[in-house]
Amino acid sequence: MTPVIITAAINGAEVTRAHTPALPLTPDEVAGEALRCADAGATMIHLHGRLPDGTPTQDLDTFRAYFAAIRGVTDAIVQFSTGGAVGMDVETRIEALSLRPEMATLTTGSVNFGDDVFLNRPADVRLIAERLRQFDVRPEIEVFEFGMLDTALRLHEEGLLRGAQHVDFVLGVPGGLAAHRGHLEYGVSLLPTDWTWSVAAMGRHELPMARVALELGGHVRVGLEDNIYLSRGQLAQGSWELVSAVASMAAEIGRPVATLAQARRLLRVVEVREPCG
Ligand code: KMH
Ligand code: ZN
Repeated sequence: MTPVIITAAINGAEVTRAHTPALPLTPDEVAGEALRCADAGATMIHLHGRLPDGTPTQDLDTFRAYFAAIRGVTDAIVQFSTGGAVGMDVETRIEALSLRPEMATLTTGSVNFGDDVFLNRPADVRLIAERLRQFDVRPEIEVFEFGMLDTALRLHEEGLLRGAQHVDFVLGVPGGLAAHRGHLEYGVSLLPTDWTWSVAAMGRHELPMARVALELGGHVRVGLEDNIYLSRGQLAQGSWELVSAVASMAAEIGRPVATLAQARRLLRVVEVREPCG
């Protein structure tokens, strides 16, 4: 069976310390959490920028400090968010790509996001894809709606996205695709056979959909960005505890948890990078 790549989405842009005291904010906290997640089985760390007071930021210095601090403790794949927080302009969102993380997200369309809109105009999507290519950063295509998958396939046909891609199905955002097994199965059925995929489901859907992804042969993203509870009413002590829960499920199902070398090979990000410049 294909080893499962577990991504830890450790900080996000929306979750706050009032929601959970386990949220890492400073570079030291982020690195400590990344290490705990790696020890629990995560091979990729998905990062947003946060100031020490919790304010979302996509600024270069914050990402440089996070990236360097993580590299000080683990060779896990470092993936930057280019989504940032709702309302940020696209140039701000992609400023840190010049640091050349190994991967970064690419959301290929707009979606209602609770009471807001996560806006990714066609020109924004192209700009992000071009910047990823300029800095040789592997995309993770975020699919909140099926039209986003169609757009990704079109950009691939056009050559703006080259080679096999990695798609993350983001399920359960109010306004986007619901966290239904059928939605995931349909989405996966549309993918070219050499593409890889994962699922990130929100809130109480996170762990049940992780199990579905494990059963279907996909990869899994969990973490405080998407869900703060280990079970009903019980806060996770950190993203690492959610990673650990997925690793236990994988063992039950008979899926090995990917080693770093396996994850890097599967995602075609073999080179271990440090922040550039
Ligand atoms: N915070 C959301 C508005 C990403 O990381 O690329 C966007 C998001 C997607 O989280
Ligand atoms: Zn994110």
